[in-house]
Amino acid sequence: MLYSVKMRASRGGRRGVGGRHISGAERIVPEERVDEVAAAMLYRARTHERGKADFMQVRVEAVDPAAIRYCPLLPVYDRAAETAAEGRRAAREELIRAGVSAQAADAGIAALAALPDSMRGAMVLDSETGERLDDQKERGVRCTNMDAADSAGYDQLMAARGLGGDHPREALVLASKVAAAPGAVAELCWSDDPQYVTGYVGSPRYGYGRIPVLKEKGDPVGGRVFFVRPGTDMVAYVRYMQDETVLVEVRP
Ligand code: WAQ
Ligand code: MG
Repeated sequence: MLYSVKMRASRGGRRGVGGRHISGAERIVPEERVDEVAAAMLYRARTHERGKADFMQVRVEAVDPAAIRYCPLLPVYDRAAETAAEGRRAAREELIRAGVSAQAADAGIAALAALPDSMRGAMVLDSETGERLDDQKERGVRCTNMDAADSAGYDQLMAARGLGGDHPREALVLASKVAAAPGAVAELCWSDDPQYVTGYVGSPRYGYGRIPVLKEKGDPVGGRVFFVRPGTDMVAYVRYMQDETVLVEVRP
């Protein structure tokens, strides 16, 4: 039996409502790993560089085996960039190559750059017009209920490619689920962790394009934009993102 383990931590709210998001994480693991994974998440919540959490929640829930879906792990490639400005130019190119219009790519980059504080989820934009399609305001659409199908194998593969650590591990799994969504064209992401300036453009067409710098060091604002084909059914899209359990497989 597999269990979903989810953590979220915040500061300054009332019993977890409102307040500033500090950290979140999720895994899908066999029962015997639940305790260890939950403890590691609590430790991470308490020691996060975004600040000291005053609310931490861990939720553990059995996963219905019949409801599990699978998708392929995106291939990883690298773009070069030495400054945030260069990185954003590279991101624009990758978005356009993946099928996003120049107008929508610019709208997405500008929307992330203009955020006053980090959202919990992503903005969903029309890949042609750049118009925002979700009605989730400053919360955004969350992509949840995913993990690597073979956790140990995935960790080994990532370490072998020099991609150890939580950030790449989690981002690549998330980007793989996002790229497998109905209507997916591309994703743009940079972290809300002040010291973590690496981000990526993901797409079903080309995979996970890592960009070493997408923001200035010290900037605590990050975000995600999911670009979808015009006419994408948003109800089905949000249901896929939030409710479908997806395990990401390394396929030859
Ligand atoms: N669903 C949708 N949006 C999310 C989710 C989610 N599950 N989790 C985070 N976000 C949004 C939210 O607005 C965050 O502020 C923003 O994304 C950044 O999240 O080296 O660390 O977890 O290859 O800070 C990418 C590069 C690291 C990794 C991304 O994102 C690498 C990162 P963070
Ligand atoms: Mg973060």
